[in-house]
Amino acid sequence: MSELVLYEKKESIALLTVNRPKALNAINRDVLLALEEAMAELRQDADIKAVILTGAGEKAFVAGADIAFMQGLSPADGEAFSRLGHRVLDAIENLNKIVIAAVNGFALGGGLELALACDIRVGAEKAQMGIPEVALGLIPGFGGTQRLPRLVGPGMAKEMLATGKRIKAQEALSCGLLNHVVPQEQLMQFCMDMAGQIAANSATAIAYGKCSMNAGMEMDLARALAFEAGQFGLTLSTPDAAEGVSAFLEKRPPKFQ
Ligand code: DAK
Repeated sequence: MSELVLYEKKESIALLTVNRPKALNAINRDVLLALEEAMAELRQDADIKAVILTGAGEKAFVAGADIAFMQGLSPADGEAFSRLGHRVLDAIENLNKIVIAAVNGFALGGGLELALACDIRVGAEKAQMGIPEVALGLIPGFGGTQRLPRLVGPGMAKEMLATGKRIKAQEALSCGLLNHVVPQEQLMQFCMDMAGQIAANSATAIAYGKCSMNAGMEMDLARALAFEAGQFGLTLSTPDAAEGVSAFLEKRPPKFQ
C-alpha cells in the first residue's frame, strides 16, 4: 500500500488517511491510484465493516486537486485525470461499506468532491469547505457539479460554485453538507463511535440498503420503489436476515456474519 494513503485497521474499522500534509493533502494522480487500490482491498475484506477517511496533519482534510500537478496537463491528460478521479470517487460512493469522511480542516475543490463521494461527513469545528475552482478558471472536475447540488440543492451549490467562497462548519451543517460538527479533539473518537455502531449491524443489510439508496436516487420514484422491493426480497434470503430475525424472536443479541 502506498505511503500517500495510510491504511490502518482498528478491529472491524478501516482508517484511511490521505498523507501529503506538506501540500495540505492535495490530490494528484498517485493519490487517486492509492485510493483506488485501497477501495479494491476494502471491497474484498469481509472483516472490515466501516471506513473512516481523513487527511494527515492539523490543517486539512484535502485542500483540492494538486494545482501544481494540473498546471502541466494537456487537455487529453486533463481528461484522463478527470476520468480517473470519477472512477475512484465512484468506487468510494459504491463501496459495499459505509465511508465516513472525518473533515479535519480544509476540504476544498477536489477535497470537497472527495468528501461528497463518502456516505457521511463529520466536520471539526474549524473545517472549511468550498469549491473555489472558478478562481482558477476551472470547474470542479471530480463530480462536484453533480454531487453537490444533489446534496445541498441547486441554489446553495450554484452560490458555492460561482462565489468560490469557503463556508465554515456550522454553515455546512445547516445546509446538509456536514451531518455533524464536533470539537477538533473529539473528531476521530466521534467517527470511531459511529463506525462502531455501524459495525454492530448486518454488513450485508447495510450494503444492500446503501445500494438501494444510491441506485434509487438516480431513478423516478416508481422504479426506485420497485428496485427497493427487489433488494428487500434479496436481503430476506441472506444468513444475516435469518440470524437477525431468529435472534429477535429468541430475545438474544444477533451474531451477524
Ligand atoms: N494544490 C497543491 N498544493 C497546495 C494546494 C493545492 N490544491 N493547496 C495548498 N497547497 C500547498 C501550498 O502550495 C503550500 O505549499 P508550499 O508553498 O509550502 O510548498 C502548502 O500546501 C501550504 O499551503 P498554504 O501555505 O497556502 O497554507 P495556508 O494555511 O496559508 O492556506 C489554503 C491554506 C487551503 C487556504 C490555501 O493553501 C489554498 O487556498 N489552497 C488552494 C485551495 C484551492 O484552490 N483548492 C482547489 C484546487 S482546484 C479537474 C479535476 C479536478 C479539479 C478540476 C478539474 N479536471 C481534471 C478537469 C479540481 C480542482 C481543484 O481542486
